[in-house]
Amino acid sequence: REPHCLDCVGPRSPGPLCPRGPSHPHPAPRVGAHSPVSAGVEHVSIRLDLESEFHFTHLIMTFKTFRPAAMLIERSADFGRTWKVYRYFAYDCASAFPSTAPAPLRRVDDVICESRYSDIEPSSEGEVIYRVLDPAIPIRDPYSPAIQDLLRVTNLRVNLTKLHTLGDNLLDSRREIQEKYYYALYELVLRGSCFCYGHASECAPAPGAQANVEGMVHGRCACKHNTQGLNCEKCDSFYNDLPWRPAEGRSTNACRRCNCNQHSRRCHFDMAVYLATGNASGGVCDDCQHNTMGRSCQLCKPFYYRDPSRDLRDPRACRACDCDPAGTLDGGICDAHDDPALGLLAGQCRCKAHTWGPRCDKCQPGFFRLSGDNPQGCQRCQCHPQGTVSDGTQCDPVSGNCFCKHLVTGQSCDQCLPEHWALSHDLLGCRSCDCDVGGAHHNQCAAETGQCPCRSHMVGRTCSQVEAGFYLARLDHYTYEAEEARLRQGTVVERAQPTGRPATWTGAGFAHVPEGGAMEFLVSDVPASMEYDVVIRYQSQLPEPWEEVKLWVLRPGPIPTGSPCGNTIPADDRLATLSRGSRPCRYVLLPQPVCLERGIGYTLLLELTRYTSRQAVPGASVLLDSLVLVPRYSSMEMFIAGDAGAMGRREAFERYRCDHHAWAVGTVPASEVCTSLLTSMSAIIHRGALRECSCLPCAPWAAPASPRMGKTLAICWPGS
Ligand SMILES: [Ca+2]
Repeated sequence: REPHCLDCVGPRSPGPLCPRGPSHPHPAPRVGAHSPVSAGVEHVSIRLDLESEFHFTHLIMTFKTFRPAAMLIERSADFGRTWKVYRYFAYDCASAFPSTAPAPLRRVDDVICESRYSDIEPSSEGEVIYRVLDPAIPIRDPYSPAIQDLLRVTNLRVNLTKLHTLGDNLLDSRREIQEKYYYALYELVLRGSCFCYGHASECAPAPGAQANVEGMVHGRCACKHNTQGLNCEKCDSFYNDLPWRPAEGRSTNACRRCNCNQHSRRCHFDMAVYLATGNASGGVCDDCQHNTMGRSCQLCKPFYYRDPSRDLRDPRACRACDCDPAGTLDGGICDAHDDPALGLLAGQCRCKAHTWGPRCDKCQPGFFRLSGDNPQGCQRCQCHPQGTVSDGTQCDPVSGNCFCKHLVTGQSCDQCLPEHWALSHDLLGCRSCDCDVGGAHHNQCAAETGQCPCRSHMVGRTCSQVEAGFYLARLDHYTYEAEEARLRQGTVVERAQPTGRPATWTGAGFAHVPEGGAMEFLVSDVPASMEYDVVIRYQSQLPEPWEEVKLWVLRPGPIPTGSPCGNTIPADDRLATLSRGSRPCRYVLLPQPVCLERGIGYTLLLELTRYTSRQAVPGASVLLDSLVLVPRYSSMEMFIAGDAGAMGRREAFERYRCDHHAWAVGTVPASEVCTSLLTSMSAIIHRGALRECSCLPCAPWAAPASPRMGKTLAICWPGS
């Protein structure tokens, strides 16, 4: 390129020493025939910046003036950053460059001071010649790094440091003295060649350089051997498998292409890899594509595996693992390739301890709830061995719910269903509480003991038994003696209890009431608000049944709407007996029940209006024994709740006519079924068992009908 002087400066007063007029391109620049100078300035530099690295061979300077009394030639091989001296020239080396060795040259790269080009003579056209490789020194290997390095230049600088002054002293400041001495050059010739490390046989202009100049040697090498750069100083991209090296003799040391298996177009050289491979290969591929990785893109990335059916260079050679991350080790990594020795199978998922399946997405039998947070993958089923249908090891793989026996519940099958107890190895798992429908408050029993919640003074697991000192009432417990009622007409007839046989009446005797008479029963102790059947016990004095008998329920006030008796209408409180047939009997059941409320006092008015209307019967009368209020079963939840149990109880109650015993005096329940039902009824009606009366032994006619049904009914009243 155009030679130019960047640094034409003297030590004190900078001045140009640049060629003017026709100038010549490097490397044979010619300084103008008459160059302007800064007269009297001793320290002057001529600097040449070259377009690239060159092999510099020699320099010839032809001076118009005296040659310099001292000068030196420097070079840079790194574009001006650092400089080294090639050679010193001085008329008197010992005084100009005292620390530098004088000629002759001993080794080719010695830096010496030479005196033969610094003489005063000739006064004009004197030359200074410098050869980098002195022909007097034999060179064994011109391609050795030391020689190559010696030749390499990017910049050249000639420092002129001392003028010949012919006896004048330059410190003399007179103008004529100063103008007498200066440097002037006819010509500066630089020879060399472009520098391509043996990887080019020709050079071309560097970018921006002037082309087609005769004699010009350009610096941009036409690189071969897969090299690039102005001086072929580096390998082509993607040719980094070997370290870049200069060609040596017949050895091209060409750069070698990287092998990236067609998964990358970029690579770099890595010396560590090169050494590790025994200097075989140092190329490392960059940005491997197609899910590959590795120095040669020869491996599949994590979470991909090598498809054995495809060539390594196939873009689809690496396939994504198909593993459930939650159930697979290491977040879903599969075996990257086949390796029988290591037991590897390309694409195979490696399941966590408790998962299975090709994708490791299932819990093993006996485990549940697949979760990525669980290092084992799934949790072990927690099933109660007694409550599950299998051996307790299995559960729902998603929810973890165990498979419970029929009467067992809970996720772990460790609880009995409501109204059941005693979890065990039984087929059904638990037993029914079977709490007594009356003796217990409800049918929920304790899970361990099966104990039902008993009403007051009821005992036993199912609450079907009565605490000692307590009893349950018979159905005719609420018996009101006629002889104790208020008689409007008639008299009391006492009758002693018979000996040797049971009495057919209760209490002290009867009320003898004539036709048209009436009596009032005061009732204030009904145990529960419900319907009661009314039974009138009597002894007939006449052959025919009475034609017209009426019972009136006289209430103290209106019935509250919310009461169980709230639906009663006035007509319900007027009851009339009808003939029960022609045969005289000891009792009559009124066709309608009455609804009575607990805690309310009633008057039940009984009118014996007419015996018969067909003929007059003088002195017609009846011996009334008592009036009985029988709790009506069809008024109780335990019979009408609608569930299977209630329907079964009702069916049994009606089938065995469990209430019939309450009608006549002294009869007992016909069956155990009735006994049990009546037990429950009494416990409900009385909210538990009743305390036995303290007046034992009672009257001999009141022998207990049943050990469980209380004693001394005739004279013991609730609360007495
Ligand atoms: Ca009586």
